[in-house]
Amino acid sequence: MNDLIHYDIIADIHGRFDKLSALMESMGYQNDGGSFVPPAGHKALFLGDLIDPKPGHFLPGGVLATLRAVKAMCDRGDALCLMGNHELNAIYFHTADPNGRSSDPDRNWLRYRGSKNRAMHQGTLDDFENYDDPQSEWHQVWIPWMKALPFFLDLGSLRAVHATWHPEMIARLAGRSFDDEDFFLACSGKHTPEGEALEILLKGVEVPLPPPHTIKDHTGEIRKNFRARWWEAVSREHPCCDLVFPPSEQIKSWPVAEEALPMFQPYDSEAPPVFFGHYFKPADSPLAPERHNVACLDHSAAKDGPLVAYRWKGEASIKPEHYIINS
Ligand SMILES: [Mn+2]
Repeated sequence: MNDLIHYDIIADIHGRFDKLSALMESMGYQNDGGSFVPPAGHKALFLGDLIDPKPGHFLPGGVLATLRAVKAMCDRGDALCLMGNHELNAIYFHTADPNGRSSDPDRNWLRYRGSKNRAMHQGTLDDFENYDDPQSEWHQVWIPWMKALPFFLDLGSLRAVHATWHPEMIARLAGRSFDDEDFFLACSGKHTPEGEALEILLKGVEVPLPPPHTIKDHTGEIRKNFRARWWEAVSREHPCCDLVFPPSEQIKSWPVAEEALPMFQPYDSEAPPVFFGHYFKPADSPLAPERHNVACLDHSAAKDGPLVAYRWKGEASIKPEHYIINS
């Protein structure tokens, strides 16, 4: 096992290049003037959502610096990077709908450019002048690079995905890529089999609340469903409050809807460790996995939390002492 690569796994950066630089330094990476060279035997593994700072947490230039660093590392073979839901959204936001005929120009893109979607993406747009110019760096370099990012990664003894490890949906997407224009267009629809699969992997399992209950999410949006602990084996006896992730006082001991039960993908305790980001765990969450082989590494670096890395050295059980934070 001496030649095993150690993976330093890093979740949602959201343009916080300041936190990324500090984290890489604390892990012994050398700053080569824009990107980071790992210590011998190490590679970085980024779990997606490099872009789109949270409103109020902008770092001007941070998205561009983060993209440049991660791409340079991937190009050298020093890193792997997965697609996050923000990269997915951005790709469609910047692709004209071939069937777009609306009198509202904001609707003639594969992702609607309404005020809510634009606000979510504004911190990225701010870093790129002329982002609608087909000759711009944004279109020439970054859209093609993001389109080529993998949707999930199975290294045999290590697994990674942006939000949810879902074997059936992974099988549906295996071997597919956005090079295939038909597949790319199919994925832009939420109600196609391909779009549904990508949505689950990159945005997570969303369980309907029993009517008439609603909750307010971390962006202030009213929602009729909640993000769930998809890795749990769930029965009708489980109340919603035990299944919400991260934990939320808003979710009470309501019964979980029957139709939601198949959404859960109980993660086998014998399976290799799986790492994901996406869920905005509270900033003060303990540096520990959800289960011995299931870990969400998103500790809200996009807001007030630390950027967290997990230094994986081949272990089948995730060890709290292998967590590292930016300092
Ligand atoms: Mn995400």
